[in-house]
Amino acid sequence: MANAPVTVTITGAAGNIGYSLLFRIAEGTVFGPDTPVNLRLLEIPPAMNAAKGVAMELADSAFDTLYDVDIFDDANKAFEGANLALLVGAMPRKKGMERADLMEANGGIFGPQGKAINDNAADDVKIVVVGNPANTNALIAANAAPDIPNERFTAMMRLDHTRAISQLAAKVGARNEDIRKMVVWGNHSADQYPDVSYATVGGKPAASLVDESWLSDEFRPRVAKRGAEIIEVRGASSAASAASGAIAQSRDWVQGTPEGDFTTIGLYSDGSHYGVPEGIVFGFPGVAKNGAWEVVDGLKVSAATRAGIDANVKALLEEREIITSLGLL
Ligand code: NAX
Repeated sequence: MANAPVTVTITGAAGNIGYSLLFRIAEGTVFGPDTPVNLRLLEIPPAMNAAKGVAMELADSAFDTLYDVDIFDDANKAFEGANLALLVGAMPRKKGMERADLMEANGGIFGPQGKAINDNAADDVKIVVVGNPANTNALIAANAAPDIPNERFTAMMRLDHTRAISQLAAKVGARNEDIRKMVVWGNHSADQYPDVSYATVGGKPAASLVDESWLSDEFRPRVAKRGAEIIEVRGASSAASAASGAIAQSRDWVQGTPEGDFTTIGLYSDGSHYGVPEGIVFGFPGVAKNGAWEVVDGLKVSAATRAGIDANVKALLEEREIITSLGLL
């Protein structure tokens, strides 16, 4: 094969999202048809057998682009040489669990994994955090990895972004490909602010095609609560669409975002964009160029967008306070 192999580590590999994600990465969707992939799967001991079964299915698929699959229950080994790390495995919210309990449980996962990435991954490692609460888990992992630039720890906001595109396309009778410049500001939670202010549909401003009442009463709440809607209808949480989001975010990071468009990226804020303070991981409009994300600056922020951004800053600062008080930062 033309290129040297890349190493991809996936945590929670035996879970629902992992099951959709692995096969597409193995098939070359992120790195292209000329780059072989070595997969390193991280699971917890009770799920090792399930992970072995997935590895057997990967072998059975005989993908040209898949060289090796290894399974680990030790994060230091799993992240060895990783060029791309997809942090999917997380502690789900259980009945009676408060938000602080959830954060504490996940801090116990994402802190050590951040350190393991710091100590073992390749110098160019790119990290996509999918496991919830994704933005704050990314912050915890970044904080535990002092040798890796913070902006390499991204949170997956891509599913929110594609949910927003899909809702707008259905409303105006357009195709997904006609829609450009959508953004979902803030947190991957019900606080998020899906925003069509800059979006175009076949070159026309989206805001001229929909009215404000649809945006406030249907579009924004529906996008923000789409995960709950899927659970209600499907009886299980979003898995293949989440895998598609993780693939799209990774692929754009590696191959670049298309010219003339931007996407939503959950990026570590350095305090210089849109009044978002330093030190939280925030959904911004972004482009990927030469293997790095850049926030798209200079968009005109309306009063409504300002309020949406501010509400998300507040929510993420509250999450940061919780993890700080728990000693996780
Ligand atoms: P599953 O419960 O099906 O799978 C999670 C897997 O992670 C399990 O196999 C479990 O054994 C493993 N795991 C748990 N702790 C681990 C650890 N310390 N190291 C390695 N593996 C570990 O969940 P799934 O449906 O795959 O969802 C995974 C995560 O994605 C959840 O936190 C979920 O909330 C989150 N999501 C994030 C989305 C986003 O847009 N950012 C959308 C979809 C999804 O809700």
